[in-house]
Amino acid sequence: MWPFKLRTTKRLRSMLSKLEQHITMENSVLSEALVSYRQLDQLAYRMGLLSRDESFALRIAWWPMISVLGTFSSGKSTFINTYLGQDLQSTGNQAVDDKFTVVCYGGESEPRILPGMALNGDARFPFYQISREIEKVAEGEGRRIDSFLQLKTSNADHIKRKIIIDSPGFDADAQRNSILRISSHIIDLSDLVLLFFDARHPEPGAMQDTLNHLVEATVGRQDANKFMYILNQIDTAAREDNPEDVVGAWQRALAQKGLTAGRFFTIYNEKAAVQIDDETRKARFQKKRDADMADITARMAEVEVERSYRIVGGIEKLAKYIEESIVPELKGYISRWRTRVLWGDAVFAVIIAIIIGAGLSSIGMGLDGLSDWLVSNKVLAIVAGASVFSVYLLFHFWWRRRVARNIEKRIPEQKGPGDPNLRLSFRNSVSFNRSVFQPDPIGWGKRTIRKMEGIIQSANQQTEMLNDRYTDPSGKRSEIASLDSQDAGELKV
Ligand SMILES: Nc1nc2c(ncn2[C@@H]2O[C@H](COP(=O)(O)OP(=O)(O)OP(=O)(O)O)[C@@H](O)[C@H]2O)c(=O)[nH]1
Ligand SMILES: [Mg+2]
Repeated sequence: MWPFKLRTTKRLRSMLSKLEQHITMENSVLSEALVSYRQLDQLAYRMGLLSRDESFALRIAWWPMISVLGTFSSGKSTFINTYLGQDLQSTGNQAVDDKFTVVCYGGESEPRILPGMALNGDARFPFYQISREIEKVAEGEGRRIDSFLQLKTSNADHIKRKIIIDSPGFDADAQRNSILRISSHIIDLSDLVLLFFDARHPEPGAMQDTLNHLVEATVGRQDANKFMYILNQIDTAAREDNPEDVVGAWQRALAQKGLTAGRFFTIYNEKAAVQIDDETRKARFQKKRDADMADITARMAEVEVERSYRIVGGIEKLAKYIEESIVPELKGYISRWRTRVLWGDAVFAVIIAIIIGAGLSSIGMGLDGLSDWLVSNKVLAIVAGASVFSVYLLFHFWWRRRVARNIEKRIPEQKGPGDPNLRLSFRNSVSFNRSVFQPDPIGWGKRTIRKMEGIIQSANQQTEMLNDRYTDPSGKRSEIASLDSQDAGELKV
């Protein structure tokens, strides 16, 4: 039950209650985080930053999400199958995957496959309403969501309370905007991104698109540490005179795209690997592989924890973003609007004065004559004054609307996907019942700031609760395991 009454659409309420049920089952701290997101929604509704059929809670990924991206035939699907201990995904040397597959837990022994629409319509998944996003970058493609996305269930224990995404091989030329759009969406939402490269083709040419779109474009990100760079199929280099050259070529290619620091791994899949005849070399390769695989799987196990911090941290980030970025930007638009409206008003007042002056002088009446006339014809004077004022008011409201529309056209609806709606907020802030001298956007003021601070404070408490839960100053992390086993919830389809 929400602790406050919301005037939202029935559809939104039903989606949120579904989400709430799952989250409550899974993690009590996160259910408090959900309340904080809903409180931010409330403020955003008042500010016009969200329409009432939207919620910030539906714009974040609640489930720990690992994505596997990279060049084609680099062994992404093979890696996922091995992780699950199940041949869920098809593999092969030709480009196999042409769509993204969201793998999540399902109780049945037989995997179920659901179309992309199932993901698009379910707020529990990170692809909720992705078709809208795709439609924005590629008209008409939003309806074809089934050709880009699918959902598969697996009953592997490893995947309980996690989502893993397998992706088509990265090749920007052949990729339509929609695939690129989904890729960036996935990267934004993932807690961990495994970027796969093929050791059989370590030269930059073969992985140019991957380097450009997935490395160069992402190295500067704030969350850059969620990327793991993996050179897979390194067993194929075992027959080379100098296997290190393969790794060297790959690292140089990454460095050329600005990636000099980061975590680099070289692995291969035991089952798919070619025979390594030289026993010493085989042992060396295995040792390195085992160490790197252990790091990768440890990090994959950690995503649940990272996800909790991401969600709770997102509350303060969003609140600060509204306060420090959205509000000043809106204030800028409002001030521009006010200046233009006041200038228009002033020019119009001068024009009226000139017209009246010209009218009076044409009938030979000076200022003295006018004041005598006003004193002796009070009723007529009031009627004349009221008429002039009405004309002025009519102009004023017509003009402020016109200026508002002009400015509105230049305001981006959203600065980025999932961002608050600036245009709607501006429109409400300059509506006819708002004073032209009001500098703040609608719904913004001391009370809102105080509420925002309250929300941030409770987010900080949630972080402390997470620290209590996940950190262990004595050095033992055993409690995590016991607490996790108490949280029996899992994302079931
Ligand atoms: N030698 C060797 N072959 C591998 C390894 N991992 C996967 N393969 C083989 O590489 C081929 C491609 O593997 P996939 O798992 O289908 O690759 P993918 O990245 O999912 O490919 P797309 O979905 O087409 O982008 C298959 O024939 C696998 O058997 C490995 O570590 N070593
Ligand atoms: Mg594949």
